[in-house]
Amino acid sequence: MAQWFQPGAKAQPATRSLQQLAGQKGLLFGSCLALKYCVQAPEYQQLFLAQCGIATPEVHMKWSSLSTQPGVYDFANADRFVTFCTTNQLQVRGHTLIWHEALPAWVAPQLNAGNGRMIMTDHIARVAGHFAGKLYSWDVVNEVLDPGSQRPDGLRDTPWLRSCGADYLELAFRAAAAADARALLVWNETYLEVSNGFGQNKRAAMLALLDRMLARGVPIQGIGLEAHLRAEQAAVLGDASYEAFLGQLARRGMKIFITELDVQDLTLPADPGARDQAVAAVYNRFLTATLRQPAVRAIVTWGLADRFSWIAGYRPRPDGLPVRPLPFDANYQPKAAYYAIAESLRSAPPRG
Ligand code: 9MR
Repeated sequence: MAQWFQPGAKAQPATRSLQQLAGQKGLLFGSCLALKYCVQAPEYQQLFLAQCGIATPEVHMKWSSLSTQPGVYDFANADRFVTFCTTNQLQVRGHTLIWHEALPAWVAPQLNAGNGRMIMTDHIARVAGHFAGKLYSWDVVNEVLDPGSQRPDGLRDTPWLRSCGADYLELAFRAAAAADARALLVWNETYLEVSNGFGQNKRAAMLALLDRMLARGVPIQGIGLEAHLRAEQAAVLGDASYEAFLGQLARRGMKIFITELDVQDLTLPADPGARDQAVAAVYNRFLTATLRQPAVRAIVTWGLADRFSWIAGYRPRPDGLPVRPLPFDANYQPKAAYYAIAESLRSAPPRG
């Protein structure tokens, strides 16, 4: 296995910014961020600004972060996030308008066939309208596919589907385009990157829904692949069928974004050195395949340093050791994964 990092090397001064490497290829590199991390750790803020050219608010633009009462919105934190980004030359990925999670408590119980479409379009008009002209892109719909729903169209069974009907994606994209003519409008989705039966079903469902929307002139410009990868699935990541799927998206005119990249390490050996090498190998294999596709425009990780990763709560290691899913460690030092990402950016073909 390639060695991505010499343990013990103090690489900080020599560390090239991932955004710098990405920029040389016409790409953006970034991560999600929550303002509280910058308050807790100024070193993290410094690292973030040194490495990133684009940022996704981890929570601040979700419906439950903006509003708890019907029609009452407080944009203070989201505005602070946007100001922080624009003053530091960071682009912003708006995340996310329509999702079945992170909803204020009143939304799901109240939605019905009579009011669903109005509640959805009001929210989009209000939020996308508030940030109009300031965002690089919007994740208009989030995580809408679930082959487990057993529906022929593959749509997830959510309060939005039940109240608005199967064309709610179209409704959401049209409302977003009406509110913000500038942001790229993106469908963000899980598990498309995994070349097993579940992932293949999701890919087929997406392409069919996408074709139907494009034929109807729905304003959709991009697809987000979350890419919360699992080290134990290395064999079904970054293979030829994945590259073929990216090609199918590109041929439909989609820009492609990797939106929430990290590598879960809970099944890997305890030894941090061995673990870091295995995680790095997954990053490199996945990104090398991904970046061969010129329609890919940005790589965004879900956190930069292991100190601030959702994986610690979501998929902790059974042995209780801290998880190591991100390019920098808990003390903000680059790990093997950082070098693996850097190498994949260096070897990526430039965008046109
Ligand atoms: O990492 C995010 C966590 O801090 C929030 O509590 C949670 C609910 O808002 O969302 C997490 O981010 C999710 C993202 O918005 C959508 N894809 C899955 C991410 C991990 O759950």
